[in-house]
Order: sequence, then structure tokens, then C-alpha cells
Amino acid sequence: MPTSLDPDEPPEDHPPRRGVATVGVGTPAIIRSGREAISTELALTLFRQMVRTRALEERSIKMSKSGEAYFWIGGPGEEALNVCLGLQILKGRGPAFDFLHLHYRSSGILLGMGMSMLDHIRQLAMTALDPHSRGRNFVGHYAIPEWNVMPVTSVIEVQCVMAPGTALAQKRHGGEGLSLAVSGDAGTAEGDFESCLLWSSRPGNELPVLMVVANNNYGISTKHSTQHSVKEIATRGGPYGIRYETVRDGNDPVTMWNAVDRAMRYVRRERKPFVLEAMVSRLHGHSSSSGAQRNWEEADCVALFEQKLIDAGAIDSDTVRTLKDEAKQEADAATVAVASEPRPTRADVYRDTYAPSAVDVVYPHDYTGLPQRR
Ligand SMILES: Cc1ncc(C[n+]2csc(CCOP(=O)(O)OP(=O)(O)O)c2C)c(N)n1
Repeated sequence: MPTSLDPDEPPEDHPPRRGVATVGVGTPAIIRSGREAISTELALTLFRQMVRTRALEERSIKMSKSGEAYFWIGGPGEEALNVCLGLQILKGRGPAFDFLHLHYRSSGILLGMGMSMLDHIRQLAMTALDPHSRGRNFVGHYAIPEWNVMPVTSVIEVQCVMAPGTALAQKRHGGEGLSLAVSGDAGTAEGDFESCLLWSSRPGNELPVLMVVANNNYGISTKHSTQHSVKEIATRGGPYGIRYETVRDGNDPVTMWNAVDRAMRYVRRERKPFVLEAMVSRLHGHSSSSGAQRNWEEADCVALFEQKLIDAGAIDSDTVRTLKDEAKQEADAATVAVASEPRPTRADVYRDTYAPSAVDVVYPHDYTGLPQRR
């Protein structure tokens, strides 16, 4: 059994520390899924981050129902994929580091990178201290310049046409930074997805873009099979000469970690694109607009991994309970904290719209209103 779990925040370095748990005598050294394996230390790190992400999302749903928030959308059911991505990001600012072009179900990526639950809840509750949008955008619409997290938009798939731009800067700059573009399966029906395939794969000008499709089988209420004749979206990279892989069990963190590792290694070293698709679950429907009720028919990656770790003798039920309690307390504390935070004022609507720019003659300072006509 593990003797202790390190409560430290996730790794700041790269390549990431591959585990923060201390494994005791008698525990297995690795956790297997078929031919794939990861160390038990890493498995416990992934599990803890998945539990934290789930606790944050469940608290967020409750807040949207209780009136402490106005809307919820998020990623319960995508934790295995997102935590594996977040822990393998090369985190920093500028072209030497990864750029993130995400969609609105990416809480697991950001928690994996070290974002606090509080900063997620601040945006959900729309307080003035929300660092992503100053309380003016939907939950999960992160923007973190210090970590190259480009602003998430509600307009789906536009992130796919931005990624080749940052990837071009990264390729010119040199190094191993990649541009990650994450989208859902329905979003790939937009031309933006095809544009990303095309611009990332121009002969002789290939770009370090990692396109990730979180395939939860639905676009709001439209089932994948009713709209797409292509069964595995990742195969659409084939005609462009782009390498691709579909992870059929995107709920399995062991498989997922290795698939992300392979894809990222390829893009970082070859400076060429890759399409990675993961079949995931959607555990609470599309958003609070459709009720956010729990769908018990879909596979739950957190519950499945918990059972796998217990069966392998890597963790015991008491430790699982402790981890879940800690995660819930962290989310509860964030909810209490935002209750007394200031809300945006009318004047805040116009603040922080554009970054100050010394070379911009129209808006040399922060844009706080329309320019005066002479
Ligand atoms: C350009 C555009 N078209 C339509 C919508 C409405 N819309 C919001 S979410 C969504 C479904 C997206 O499904 P998918 O890409 O599979 O992602 P999921 O929400 O399932 O993770 C749609 C159609 C939108 N936001 N933007």
C-alpha cells in the first residue's frame, strides 16, 4: 500500500515528474492495460488529479443549480484524457513553450498544469477577481497569457485555425514547443478543422500542431453516427500525410498517458502535426442548459481507474476516501471564498478588452471605450 501521497502541486518542470506518490513495500511497480503500462507512482498522480477534476466539476454543477453560478459546461467524463494532457504540457510563456488552444471542457488540463480550483470557480461565479475574463465570460473559458493558454471561445472550432499560427512561430523559433488544439467530435464538421489539417501539413512547411479530438459521441443532441460517415475522425489526417491515432478507450488513463506521450514526442521532435482522437464519456449531458443530469449509462473513468488501482493493490479504500474528501474540501473552500469576492461593475465591461500596445496608434493604452472623434 502507498505510505503517503504528496499534496504538492503538480510539476512545474519538463519533462514532468512522473509521479508524486510514495509507493510502499508490496505494491506493484507498474499498472498495466493490455500491452500498455505506467509506473504506479504516475498512476496515483493521475488518479489524484482525476479525482480533483471531478470534484471541481461536480461542485460547479451544484453551483449552477443553486444559483451561485449562472451556467455550467465542463468535462466530467474526459478526466483521463485531460489530466494526461495537462501533466505533459511544456508550460511557460512564448514560443519555446506549448501553446494551448482549448475548448470548454478542459478543466482537467488546467488543474493538471497547476491552476487552482479557486480560479476556475471565480470565472464560474463571475467575480471581478476571475483572472481569465474578470467575470465576463462563461465557465471553462480560460485565458492565461503566462502559460500560453489562448482565450477559449464559445464559437466552436475556431481554435483549430489559430493553432497553425502559433505553431509557425514555434517552428521558426526552434525548440520543442507544440501547439495543442483540442476540440469535440461535432466541431470537426466545421471547415476550421480541415483548415488546420491543411495548414499544418503543407509539404516542406509542416507545423508542430497536436490536434486532439475528444470524441464524446455527441454534438449537443446530435449523435456522431447520424452526421459523420467517417467512423474514426483521426483518420482524416491520413490523406494529408498526417500521422494519427484513435484511442478507443479514452477512459483508461494508462492507455491515454502512453498515447499522449507518443503523439507529443513525435510532434516535439519531428516538428510535424499529429491527430489524436480519444473516445470519451459525457457524464452530465452537454451543459446546464440541458439539465446537467448524471448519465449513469456511460463509463466513468474515475470509478473504473479507482477499481483498477484497488484490484492491483496500488491503493486501498481508505486512501481513496481521503483523496476524495480532500478534493471536495478544496472545491468547497473555493466556493465559500468567491461568495465574498467583489463583482464586476458597469465600468468593468470596457476594461481589459485589448492589451496595451506601444505601437498601436489607435489604442496605445488599455482600451476603455471608443476612441474620441475629432
Ligand atoms: C460555430 C458554432 N456553431 C454552433 C455552435 C453551437 N454549439 C455549441 S457547443 C456545440 C456542440 C459541439 O459538440 P462537440 O464539438 O462534439 O463538443 P462537445 O460539446 O460534445 O464536447 C454546438 C453545435 C457554436 N457554439 N459555434
